[in-house]
Amino acid sequence: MKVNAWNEWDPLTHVVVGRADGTMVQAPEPAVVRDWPEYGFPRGSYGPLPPEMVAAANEQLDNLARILEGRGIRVDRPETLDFARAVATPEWSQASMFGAMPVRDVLLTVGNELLEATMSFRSRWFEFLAYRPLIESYFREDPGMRWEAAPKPRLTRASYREGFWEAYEALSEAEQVALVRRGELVLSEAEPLFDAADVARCGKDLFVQLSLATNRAGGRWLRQHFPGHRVHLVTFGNPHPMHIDATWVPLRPGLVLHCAERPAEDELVQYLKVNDWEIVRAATPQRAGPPPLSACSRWLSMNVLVLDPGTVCVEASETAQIEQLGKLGFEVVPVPFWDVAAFGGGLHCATLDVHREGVLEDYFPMRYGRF
Ligand code: DAV
Repeated sequence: MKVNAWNEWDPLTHVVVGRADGTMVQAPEPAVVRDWPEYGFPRGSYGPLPPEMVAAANEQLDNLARILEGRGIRVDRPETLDFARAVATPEWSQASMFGAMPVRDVLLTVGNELLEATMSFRSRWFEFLAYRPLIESYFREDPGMRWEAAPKPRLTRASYREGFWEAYEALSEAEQVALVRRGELVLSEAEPLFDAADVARCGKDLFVQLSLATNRAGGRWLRQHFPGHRVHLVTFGNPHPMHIDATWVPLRPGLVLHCAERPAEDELVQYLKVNDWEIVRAATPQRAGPPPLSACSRWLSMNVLVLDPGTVCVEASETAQIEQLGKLGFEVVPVPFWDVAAFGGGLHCATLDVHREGVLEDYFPMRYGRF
């Protein structure tokens, strides 16, 4: 057993798959607004996702685990906590936690290092505890593993822009995107904050999206933490940026899948170009919108899990995405996964690569602009 993963595509041999049990529509907090009156959760209310949804999601998660095991990949599953519990630090209290489905949000593997992200929601402050039994066992089994945790954030009022959501919701989409480009969203710069799922790994290059969960200070912390890497802070034309993995998805050396509704910065596009990388616009999703009670978008269609540079798991009903990846030369493994969406995402969100074969490589030898 060894912790090792430098990118999103090398042959996967060991993975964590999340669990749906106990997932909450989290109690109100400064970081996020939940407002789903049509599904029983109007603004300000909170509570567990319905048991029949939990059962359906767990079935699909278990099925994913079986598919991966069938291909010889070791699969581990987290513990779950009583996420309905109120939690507190000396500086705040929060009426509920969230869940342990999207492993990708919380943990980042870079080489032999497993890094616990800061997170930026109070409801997710303690989420690392669901993964600690696994992380502790990896630490016992692998003498070479680097186990790291980013500074636990304070998440006081000072970590959030006062009155952000009311002001933001009153803006036009163009005005919202202007703030996204400037990195001036709900998080202040009082302390480093990031979710691990805002990082896309391409060997020596780590692309970090500034988002509703990741601030500049978080990006700067990552840059200083990984001095052997080029850590690029990037933005996309998405008014609700939350994790890079339904927007900018590296599939293999020289190929990234991009959500064209969320334009990349020109400098980033040029950086890929001068390094002979191809940017492919992801196929249009099958659905017009996200599923009920999901904070994600329909672009979960491109939230794929690469098993090796020639094989990729794709949500089974996303036929256009399946066809596109087939044409790009991949063997596609269709995996039914839409019932998981409400629990925090798609196939990439739900997984964490503990081990991929392969070593650190530089896939971007040429510089361009700030890159
Ligand atoms: O852009 O729809 C997907 C990723 C959530 N972990 C989106 C967010």
